[in-house]
This record gives sequence, C-alpha cells and structure tokens, in this order.
Amino acid sequence: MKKLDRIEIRDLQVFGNHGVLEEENVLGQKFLVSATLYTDTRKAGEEDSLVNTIHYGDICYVIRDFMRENTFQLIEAAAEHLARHLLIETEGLEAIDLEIKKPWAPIALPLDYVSVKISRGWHRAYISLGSNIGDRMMYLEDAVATLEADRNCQVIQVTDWIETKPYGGVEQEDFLNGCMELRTVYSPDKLLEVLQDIEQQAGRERKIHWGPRTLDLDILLYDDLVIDSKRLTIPHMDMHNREFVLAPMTQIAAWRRHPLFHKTMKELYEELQQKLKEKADVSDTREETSEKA
Ligand code: A4P
Ligand code: MG
Repeated sequence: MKKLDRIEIRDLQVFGNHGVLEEENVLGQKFLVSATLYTDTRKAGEEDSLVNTIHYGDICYVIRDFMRENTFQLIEAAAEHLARHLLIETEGLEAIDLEIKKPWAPIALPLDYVSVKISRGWHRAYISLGSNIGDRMMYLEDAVATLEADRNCQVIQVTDWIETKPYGGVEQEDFLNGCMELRTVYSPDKLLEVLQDIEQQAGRERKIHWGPRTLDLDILLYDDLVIDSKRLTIPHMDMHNREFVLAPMTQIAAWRRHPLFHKTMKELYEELQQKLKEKADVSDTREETSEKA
C-alpha cells in the first residue's frame, strides 16, 4: 500500500457503559478515544477544501455516538466494532489505528489507564470463481451479488465469464470461470469463511478433490500478503498454472504483480501460454513419430 497521510485525534473524552461488571453497564464511565486516520489529504491540501478530506469534527461525533449507543463487555470489542464502523462509513478512510483508554478501570489499584490499541483497514483481494454443475451462470452471479450486499466488502470489478475445459485430470463437465476484485475489511481467514458459506449456500458438496462443483470460490491474492497455514495458502498455490485464472486476471489486473514470482499477471499468462504451446508441439511430434513407426 502506498504511504498515506494521517489525521490524528487524541484522547477524545466520551461516556459509555462498557465493562464486564454490571455496575459499569448501568452507571457508565469515561473513556478516552484516540484515532489515527489514514487517508489521502493531498487534494484537500492543494485545493484547501473540506469536501475532499475526512472531517475530523464529524468523526469525533460518530465516535461519541457509537460509544454511547452501544454496550460491550470488553474494550477490545468496542475497539473492533468502532474501527469497522468508521472504515465502512467514512469515505476515503483506508486504515485506522484506534486506541480506547479506560482511566477508571475497576481494579482497586491506582493506575493512569488501561487501553487497547488496534490497527484495521481495507484490503484488496482477488477471487476466482468457477462452476460446472447446474445453472453455472446463476451460481457465479449469485456469489457476486452476495458479496455486493455485504457491508464488509466492495466488489470493484468482475471479469467476463469464460467457458473452460476441466483442468486437473478429473473427467467432468466444462466450467464457467471468472475472477473478481474485492475491497474488504475482512481478514484473510474471515474472508475464506465467508466464501465457504457462500459455496455452502450454493449447495456445494465436497466429494472429489478437484471434482465437479456448483460453486468454487478461491482467494488468489490478498494485498501482497504471503500466507501458508493449514487452512489457507495465499497467493493461491496453483494460480500460475491455470489459464482459467490468468486469462480473467489479465482482463482486470494485468499489471498486478505476484508477490512471490514478482511477475505481473500478464507476464505469467504469456509464460503459461508459451509452456502450453511447447507441450502441445511435443505431443504433436510424438503422435507423428508413432504414426510413422
Ligand atoms: N485453501 C487453501 N488455500 C486456499 C485459498 N487461497 N482459497 C483450502 C480458498 N481455499 C483455500 O478446497 C480445499 C481447501 O483449500 C479449503 O477447505 C481451504 O481451507 P475446496 O474448495 O474445499 O475443495 P478442493 O476441490 O479440494 O480444492 P480447490 O482448491 O477448491 O480446487 P481447485 O484447486 O480450485 O480445483 N478446471 C477448470 N477449467 N475450471 C475450474 O474452476 N476447478 C477445479 C477445482 C479443478 N479444475 C478446474 C476448475
Ligand atoms: Mg476452493
């Protein structure tokens, strides 16, 4: 992510009913909220105009109202929900560092305050979509519509749907494939969970590895993140070998660089086409030789 400008709010005093103890929920107490808002202030700076930036006054009132109108047991939860609320509701806010201090924490010992400090933001993910059972187009378009309706995601671009031959050696029907670009506040794990729920709603059954499916949603890229865990591998471990991924990706993100191979989608696609062509040439030659023999 390019380096962003920052707007800082320090120790805004608000009143709220957050706490584990019942008295805290009833009587309420003082909290101090600090936020660093990451945004691009260049246009507002050059034109000296408030419409092009985030109005810190508005943000202070949003924080005050949110802290007053909601009740959480933990300041962790207050911070998580408040950060999410600000990211979703504030145009131009790319990321936020948020600290909530509790100066009157009931621990019967003198202290300045306890606090929780978190960093959250919008991320850019690319998802591949595929279907080869039933009304394939409907499954793909329903998946896009479900993500469009999710406040935690913004669908930025969707490719054309393309008809593809099955890849991977399992004999099955042709696929309809495509990709989409998503802006999301979900973490990679949460995004996977959300995508798997959508697959489930489409009646996806996991019977054969690489086998037929009503809907398959895979995370290709998530910012420039590299993850290798039991549940999740990002970048998708086989994306560079798949025409049905690279062809659509070239349509919407030709310039996007693979974080491990350091090549753009267009370069990877061209390399793959070359490899497939060489493979086809070799098998043609073999066939010709065996016919002659
Ligand atoms: N997982 C790990 N990394 C990821 C990631 N980046 N995105 C894990 C999504 N999931 C990821 O996947 C198995 C597990 O992979 C998940 O539980 C998740 O924790 P799955 O969807 O349950 O089933 P699967 O069939 O075993 O694997 P997968 O990866 O979905 O299959 P593929 O590799 O996508 O292959 N041919 C054409 N032309 N078009 C296609 O769309 N698709 C496949 C399926 C085969 N051939 C195809 C197509
Ligand atoms: Mg999958």
